[in-house]
Amino acid sequence: MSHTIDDRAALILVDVQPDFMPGGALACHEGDAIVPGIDRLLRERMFRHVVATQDWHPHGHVSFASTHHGAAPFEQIALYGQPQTLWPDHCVQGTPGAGLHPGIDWSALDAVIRKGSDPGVDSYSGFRENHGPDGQRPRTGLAGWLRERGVDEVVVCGLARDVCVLWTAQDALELGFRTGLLWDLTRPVTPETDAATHATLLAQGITIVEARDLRRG
Ligand code: VGL
Ligand code: ZN
Repeated sequence: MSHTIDDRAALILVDVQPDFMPGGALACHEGDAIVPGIDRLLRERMFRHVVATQDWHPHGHVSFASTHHGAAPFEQIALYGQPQTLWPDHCVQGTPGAGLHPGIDWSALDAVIRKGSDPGVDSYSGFRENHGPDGQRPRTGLAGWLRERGVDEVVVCGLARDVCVLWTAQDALELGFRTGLLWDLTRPVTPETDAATHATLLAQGITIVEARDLRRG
C-alpha cells in the first residue's frame, strides 16, 4: 500500500552507527542490511527534512554492564525506579563504532541529535532521555526543531527496531506527529521481539511502511 509524503514530513534516521551492525559492540541481527536502502532514500531526496540521532556515551556510562560490579551484559537492573537493561560498552564518544555509518552519503542530512551523553541517564528516544533521578524524561529539543520547520509527520527507521527506533516512534506520536516506521529499514537487537513490536506499533496508531511504497505528494 503506497504511503504519500509531502514537504511537511521528516525522515528520522536512528543510530545508524557501526557499533549496532555485525562486528560492532552491540550488533543488531542483520543490522547492515538497512544501509543500501537508507543511502538510496537520501540520494533520491525523498524527504525535505532529514535528521539523524547518534548514540554518544561517555566511558563509564550507567547503561554499560562494565560500570556495575559483577553485572553481565543484557542483565536488567532497577535504575531510578525503572527497568534498565545493561549493555556491552558501545558508541563511546569519538570511537569509530560511534560514527555515522560510512556506507551512506550523508549530504542531505540537516541535523544530528546526539543522545546518551549524560553519564547517569540512558537515552533511547531521539525526543526524550530515559527517566532520570528526578523521575523526569528531559527533552532533547528535536520536537521543537521539527515544529519550527513546519513538520507534522515523521517517518522513523534505523537501529534498533526493538529499542531506540521503537521509543523514538512512540515519543513522536505522543508529541503530536503523525508517525510512520519503515519496517524494512530497521533491524532488532532481539529478533524474537519482532511480533510484539509489530503489534505494539499497530495498536498505538503508528503506520508500518515499506520503503518501496513511499511516494512524493
Ligand atoms: C540502542 C541499546 C542501547 C539503540 C542504544 O540504538 O537501539 N540500544 N543503546
Ligand atoms: Zn546506547
